[in-house]
Amino acid sequence: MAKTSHPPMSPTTHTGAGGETHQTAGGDTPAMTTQQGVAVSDDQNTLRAGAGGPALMEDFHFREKIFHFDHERIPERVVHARGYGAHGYFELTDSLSDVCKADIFGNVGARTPAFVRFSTVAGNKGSADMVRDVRGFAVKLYTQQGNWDLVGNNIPVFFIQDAIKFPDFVHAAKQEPDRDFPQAQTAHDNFWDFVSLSPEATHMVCWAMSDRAIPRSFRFMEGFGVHTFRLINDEGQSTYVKFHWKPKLGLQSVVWNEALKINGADPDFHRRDLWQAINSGRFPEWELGVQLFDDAFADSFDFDILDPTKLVPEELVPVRRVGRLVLDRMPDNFFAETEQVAFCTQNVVPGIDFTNDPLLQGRNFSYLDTQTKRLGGPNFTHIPINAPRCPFHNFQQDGHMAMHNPKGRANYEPNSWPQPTGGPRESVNGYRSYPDMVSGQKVRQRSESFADHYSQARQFFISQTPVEQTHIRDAFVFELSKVETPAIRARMVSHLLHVDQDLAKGVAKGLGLSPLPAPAQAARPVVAGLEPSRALSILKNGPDSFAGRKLGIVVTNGVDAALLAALRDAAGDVGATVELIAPTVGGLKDSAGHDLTVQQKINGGPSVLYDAVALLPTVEGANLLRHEATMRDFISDAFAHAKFIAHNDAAEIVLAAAGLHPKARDKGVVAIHGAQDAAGFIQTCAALRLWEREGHVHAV
Ligand code: HDE
Repeated sequence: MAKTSHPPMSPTTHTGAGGETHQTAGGDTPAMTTQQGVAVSDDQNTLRAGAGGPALMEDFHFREKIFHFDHERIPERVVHARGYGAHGYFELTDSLSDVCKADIFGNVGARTPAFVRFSTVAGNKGSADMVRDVRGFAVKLYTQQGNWDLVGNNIPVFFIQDAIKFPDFVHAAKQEPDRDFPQAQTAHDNFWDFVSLSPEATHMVCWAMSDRAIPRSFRFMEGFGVHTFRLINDEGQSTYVKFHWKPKLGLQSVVWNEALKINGADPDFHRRDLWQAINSGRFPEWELGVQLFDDAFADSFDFDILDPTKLVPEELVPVRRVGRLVLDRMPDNFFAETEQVAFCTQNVVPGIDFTNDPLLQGRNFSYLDTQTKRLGGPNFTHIPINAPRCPFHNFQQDGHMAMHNPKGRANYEPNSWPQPTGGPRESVNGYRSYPDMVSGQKVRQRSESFADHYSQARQFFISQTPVEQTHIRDAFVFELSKVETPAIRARMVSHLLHVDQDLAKGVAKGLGLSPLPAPAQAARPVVAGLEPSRALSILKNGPDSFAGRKLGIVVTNGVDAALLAALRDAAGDVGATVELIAPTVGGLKDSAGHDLTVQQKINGGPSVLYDAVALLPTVEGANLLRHEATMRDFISDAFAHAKFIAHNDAAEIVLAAAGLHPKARDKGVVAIHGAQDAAGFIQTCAALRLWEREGHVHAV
C-alpha cells in the first residue's frame, strides 16, 4: 500500500536521517557532498598521479559527478517538446453541482491547486517561441478527489478525426526525416502534402494560418478542451460539455513579419513574458467557461459533436463562466516541474467522463504510454509535480525509482488482515464510468456524420475581420511559397475553393498559380447559411485597455524627466509595463539628474518586443540616433507592424531618417509634450494597433 502526504519540493539540500548536517566552511553555507553524503574537499581538480600525471580511476567524486551529468537528459516530448509551466489555482465562481458531482465544481469560492504548461507542438525543446504553431494549454488540477488533467490547445478543433492518423500527421508536420529541417514550422512540402490529402484538416489549417498561431503572449490566448466531454451529476445523469479558458486581458496576437523578427530578437519571448508577469505580481488569469448541451441539441446540430474537427458556435450554445484560473508562482526548478509534469487525458475524477470522440479515445492510450517512456517507468506518478495532493492508497508496488512504498504485510486484496494492515478497499464514492449503451459491428470505418470538411472552415473564415482575413490569406501564401512542389500548392488551393472563393483566388494570385485548379471533390456540400461567429475573431475579442501590455521608450542621456515620468505613470495607471531602450544600458541620467535603469541597448531591443513605442531623445541624442541603423529599423518596423508611436519634438529628425517624414505619418504617430498627451497616448494604445495602416505599408 502506498500512502503519502505531499512530498517536499527542494531535493538539492538534504539533511541526514538524524537531521545532522556536515560541518561547513562557515556561516549557513552547506557543505558540498557526493550523492552518498560524503563531504567534498576539492571540486576544482581531479585526483591525479602527480600534478602533471594521469587521472586516477579511484576518484569517486569525479566519476559520480560526470556520470550524473552524462545522464541529465531525458527524451523530449515527441510533440509539445518546448513548453513553459506555472503554478496557480482554480477558483469556482458559479456552482455546477446541478450537472456535475466533481468536488471542484461544487463549492463556490473553493480553490483547487493547478499547474499549467503552455507549449508549441512541432518544434524541438530548444526551438523559438514565436513560431507559427498551435499552442498547448495543458492544465493539471489537483482536486480533492484526485488529479484531473484538461490537456487542451489554444485552437478549439484538431487536424484529424481519428487517433490512428496522429503519427502520420506529426511526422508530416515535424522536420523532414532525410534532412532534419525545417525546424518548428509547417512551411514545407511534407506538411502541406499530408493536409492537402486529408480534407478533414481544412478547418484546423485555416485556424493555424490565422493569427491564433502567433499569440502575443500565453496570457492573451484562449484555451480549449477541444473534445466534447461529459459531466455526470449525483443522479448519474450526463450532460455534454466543451471547456473554454478565456483570458482576462483579452485576445492578442502579433503580425507575421513581427513574429519572424521576434524569434531572432528573443527566442524566449513567451516564456520571458510569463516569467516577468508572474514574478512582478501581475498574475495572468483566465475564466473557465463551459458550453453545456444535451442529446437533443446534439441531434439537431449540423455536425457531429464527437467530431474533433468541429466546434459548437457560442451563438448556438453560450459559454457559461464558472470559475477563474490564476497563475501566481513560477516553478522552483524547470526540470523538476515543467519538464517532468506528465499530463494524461485519462486523468479524470468522478463527475467528468469521456465521450466516443475517436481522437480522445486514442489519446487516452497515448499519454500514459508516452509518459512511461519519457520518464522511465511506471512510477512517474510519484514525482511531486505529478502526485495527487489528496491521500492515495493502492497495492501497486516496486518498479524503477519507487518512492511511495507500502508498509506492512498486505499487498493484495481481498485479504483478511485487520486494519490498518489490511490496506485500502474499494469505495462507494469511487469512479464509475457513465453506463453509455454500446453496440455495433467491429469495423474500421469513419462515421458518415464526420464527412463535412469545409462548412466550419468557411464559417471560421467569414467570422474574421477583413484584416484577419488578409492575414490568413498571406499566411497561406507564405507557407505554400515554401512548398517546392507545384502540385501540392494547387491541391491546397483546390480545398480553399470550398472555404471561400476570394480566399482561394487571393492565395492562387499570391502564388502566381494560374489557372485556378478545379475544386477538390467534396464528400458533402457546404452547409448554406452558417452565420459568422463573433467569438472566432481575435480582433473582436481584444482588450479594452492597454493593461498587461508593454511600452518601449527610447531615451538618451538627459531625457526630459517630466515627460518620461508622465508616460510611465500613464502606463502604470492602466497596468501596462515600461522598458527603456538607449544607446547604452548604463550611465544615463534624466534631465533632473536621476540615474536611469535601462533595460535594452538599442541594437538588442528592437520594437518587435513592444506593443507600442515612444521616442524621447534629447536634441543631441536625436542627432546620434538618426545615424543608427538599428534605430531606423526600430521605427520602420513599429510603423510597418501598425503600432502606435509617440514622440517628442527632438525625435522629428530620427523619424525622418527612418522614412517617416511628416507626410508619411498617420494618426498613429503622435506628438506628445506633457502629461495630458502622455495619458491620451496610452488610452489610444488600448486599440493595440492602427490596423488601417496595414493596407498602406504592403504592396505585394
Ligand atoms: Fe496530444 N500528445 N495527442 N493533443 N498533447 C502529447 O504527450 C496525442 C491532441 C496536447 O504540456 C504527448 O506528454 C495523440 C489534441 C498537449 O506536457 C502524446 C493525439 C490536443 C500536449 C500526445 C493528440 C492535444 C500534448 C506528447 C491524437 C488538444 C502537451 C508528449 C489522438 C486537445 C502536454 C506527451 C504537456 C502532448 C498524443 C492530439 C494537446 C504523444 C495520440 C487533440 C497540450 O502523448
